[in-house]
Parts: sequence; C-alpha cells; structure tokens
Amino acid sequence: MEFHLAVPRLPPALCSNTKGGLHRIMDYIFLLYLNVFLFRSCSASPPNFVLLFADDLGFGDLGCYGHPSSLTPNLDRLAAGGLRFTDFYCTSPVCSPSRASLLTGRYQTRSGVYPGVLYPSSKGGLPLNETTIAEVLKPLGYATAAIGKWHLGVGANGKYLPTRQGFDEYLGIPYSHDMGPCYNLTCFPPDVKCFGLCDVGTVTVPLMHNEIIKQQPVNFLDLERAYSDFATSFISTAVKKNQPFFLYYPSHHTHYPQYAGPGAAWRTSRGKFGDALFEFDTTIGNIMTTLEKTGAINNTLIFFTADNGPELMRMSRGGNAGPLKCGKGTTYEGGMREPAIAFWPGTIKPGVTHEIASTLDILPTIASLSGAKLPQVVLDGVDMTDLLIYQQKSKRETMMFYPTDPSEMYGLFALRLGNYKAHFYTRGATHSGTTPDQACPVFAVLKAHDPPLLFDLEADPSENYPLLLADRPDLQALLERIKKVKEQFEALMVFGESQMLKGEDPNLEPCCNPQCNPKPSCCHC
Ligand code: CSN
Ligand code: MG
Repeated sequence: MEFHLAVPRLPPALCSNTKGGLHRIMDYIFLLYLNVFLFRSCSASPPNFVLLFADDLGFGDLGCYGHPSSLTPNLDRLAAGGLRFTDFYCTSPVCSPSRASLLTGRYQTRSGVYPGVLYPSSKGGLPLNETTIAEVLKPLGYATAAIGKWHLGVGANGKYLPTRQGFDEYLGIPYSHDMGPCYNLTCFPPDVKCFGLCDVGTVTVPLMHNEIIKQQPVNFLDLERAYSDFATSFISTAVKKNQPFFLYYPSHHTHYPQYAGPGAAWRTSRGKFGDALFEFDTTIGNIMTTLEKTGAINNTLIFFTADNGPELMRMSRGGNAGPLKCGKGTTYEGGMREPAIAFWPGTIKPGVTHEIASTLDILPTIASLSGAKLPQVVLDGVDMTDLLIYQQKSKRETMMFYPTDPSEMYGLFALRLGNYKAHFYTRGATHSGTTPDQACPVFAVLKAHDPPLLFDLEADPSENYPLLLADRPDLQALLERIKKVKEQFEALMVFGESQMLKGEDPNLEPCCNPQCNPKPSCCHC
C-alpha cells in the first residue's frame, strides 16, 4: 500500500517504547477519528538484518554513485528504493580495523585491532570480550550467519573465527585472498602475473565452513555459487522456523586480485574489477529474490557499505574514489568515505541523505530496531533510526580519522566537524600509489600541520583547496572548536592492547592437513 511509504510501519521495539499506555490509546482514538490508524500499525516480529560489505571499494565505483561503466543493477535498485548516503564513513583506510569497528560500534583503537591488518599466521584477533552485532542479537533468538571475508583473526584452534563471535554459521575465507601464493590467485582465465604486492610463502587460500577447512586452495570460480546458495538456504531456513535473522556478507570480490565465475566473467566493459563487482551484485540480487520469495523483504533492513577506499596501487584494477582525494591507506576522503545504502521497503523512504554517518552507527541502530540491549562498554556509534525512518538529522556531528597505525603519540590524523575537515597530519600510502596527485603515494611522507589543513567538504569534497586563515579570519573560532573536540575525544580514548603486535606464528596458518610436510605446499586437500 502506497501509504506505508509515506508513514512508516514501526518496528516492534519502537511500537512498545515510544509511548505509554494512555497515550497510545488516545493516539489510537485520534487516528481512528482521522481514519488513518493503519499508518501506525506495528510489525509482528523483530526485523531481519542483511549487512552487505564490499572490500576495497571506492566512493565512485557503483553505477548509482556515478561510475560510467560499472554494472550494478541490484545495488542501483537498492539505492533507488532506499536511502543513499553521500557522507558515510568507515573508521580505517584498511580492512581489519574497519571491520572491528563495524561489528563492535567502537573505534579500532579501543579493541586493539591495529596497526595494519591481520595475516594468516597472526596470533591476535578481535578480542573475545568485544561484543559483535551478532552477539547483540543472539539473546533475542536471532539466527546469525557470516559469509565471505572475515579478517578479524583465526588464532590457535580457530579461537577468533566468526563462530566464536556470535555467528551460528560461517562460510568463507578468513582473511584477504591476496594472502596466499600468487599462482593460486586464480582469476578467470587464470591470471598468473601478480600486479604489485602479493604475499607469497604462506599457505594457499582456504575455504572454511564454520571451523573446518572445506577446500584448500579455494576454487574462486565456484565460490560465488557456494556463497549465494549458502545465503539462500540460511534465509529460507530461518523464515521457515519463524526465526528473525542476521546475515553478514562481507564479499572479497572487489579486493585485488578480482575474480568472477563463469556467470560474470567478461560480462562488463570495465574489465576484471567490473566483472567481480557485477558478480557480487548478482548475489545481492539473489539475496533480494530470496527475501521476496520467502515474504521477508518488508521486514528486513538491507544495509550496504564498504570497508575502505580503493587500492589505487592496482591501477585500473584498484577501484575508484570518484571525486574524492586518494584512496586506501590514507586519511583523505578517498580512503574512508564510502558508498552506503539503507533499504527497507515500506519503512525507509527512498531518497538521498547528506547527513554524516558511519559504520560505527550500525550496531546501535540494529540494537534499537530489534529492541536488543546495548553492550555495556564505551560505544562510538549513534542510533540512526530517526535518520533512516523519520528523515531526521543525524546525531553524529563528527568523524574521527585514525591512520593505519594509530598511536597515542600522534592521535587523530584528521577530524570532521559538520562540513569542515581538519587534517593534523597527512601522509601518502603504498596502497594509494600510481595516481597523479602527489599527496597520495607513499612518497608523500608524514607531515604535521599547525594550524591544521582545513577543508570545506561541501564546497570542496576533493580536499584540493585548503582554507587560509589569512583570507577567512572567521574560521579561527571554528578551528578552536575543532581542537577542543579533538582534545576531549582523545582524553577519553583508551587504547586497547595491539592485537597485531602480538606477532605471528607460521604454525597458525590454516592447513587442511595439519601434520603434513613440507609446509606450506602440503596444505592441499
Ligand atoms: S585489506 O588489504 O585487508 O583489505 O586491508 O590484502 O595493509 O598491508 C592490506 N596491508 C594485504 C590488505 C595487506 C591486504 C594489507
Ligand atoms: Mg579492504
């Protein structure tokens, strides 16, 4: 019914929390009088959540964000029927820290998932005492599954795998798929040459089901079919059992080396990156079809975003930041501002929002929509319910930018307050090499800025034209405010013990044949 688009159906948590008994009765009578009481009808069961997370995908990579040759019909459909964000941020320009924040609603500095990323032999992982979205939902009886790239640790006896962090089921590769010998990084057709850095000397890339290695090396050409079938079966089973569900699908596809199975290879004019993105988009279409067929679609929030900006060192295969400066590894906008879409037919009104929002806000929003309890820890996220459902302003005014190697000594590299972003430090990154902009590659060494480099992101989203205090004396007060916000934030930040500095142990590399010799080549099943 059209009416539902205009006035949203209230999720159960909001139905029961918003007003007391008498008010509700009076509301009811009033609305009856207006003969529009149906508008306020409440959904019967808690909503389902599907969280789609792309890897190394830039602000300019989707059709609905202006890419001229990407083929993303399903993401475009989500954007057309949902809320598309223009100012949405992840928390780190690399993968593991960004994922830690997404799943905990906390900056990675708190959980200790820094510096850099986890490797197959890393001893650390997302600490088990952190509470993930899956763990927030479990007490309410949700079915939970993760599919794809985990990258929050494997550890001894799989102690950091998704199955130990609130997910009932997992199918996927537990880290980046370039973390294996080059010859195994199979593209279609097999692509033996390795562009840029590839990590050799480690085991071939495993496919894990829960805590067991199902295939090693994984066959990338069959992988998407397996993921898509797993998602379909997970959703169908939960719906059959009348169980609310949370599906987390962080895809590998758009991370180098991009791959695509027979259904997507050579299908786009954008080459390997385009084909890989198209294959991921096709699975998103399959998930939507399953939600429609099972009748779950109107009670499901689908949220899409990405972990970090494009890996520009891979040149045309590294993704695209669109109008934004630099990419992966940097604290410029290209490293951390991402496409994001929230879709929930009948509940989220289609549109575009310019409010500032972040992966940090997803956990509090899911908790609020489901009626789950928030973890009793310091959270950095804010509840986006009012923004998503009632088109109100976001409670978020700031975004903090930590580099890939956060430290108490340097603190924040940059801070966004409203439309303004101040850089206290800038630095290029290996991952952002090859662009003509001299600020992006690793040769742009660490530089401190005092006063900070200040940009008006509305007037200049590309961070090309720093505002000069000499021209704009009015900005002095703004700068003072930014410094104060920074000081207050940093004074309350408690750095968790670094998980990456716990080091590595080659014996931890996943091996399907653990007693075999010589490693890693014998880990082949
Ligand atoms: S990431 O990509 O995991 O998506 O961030 O595959 O920062 O040194 C990043 N790194 C390998 C990677 C290494 C990756 C790094
Ligand atoms: Mg990544």
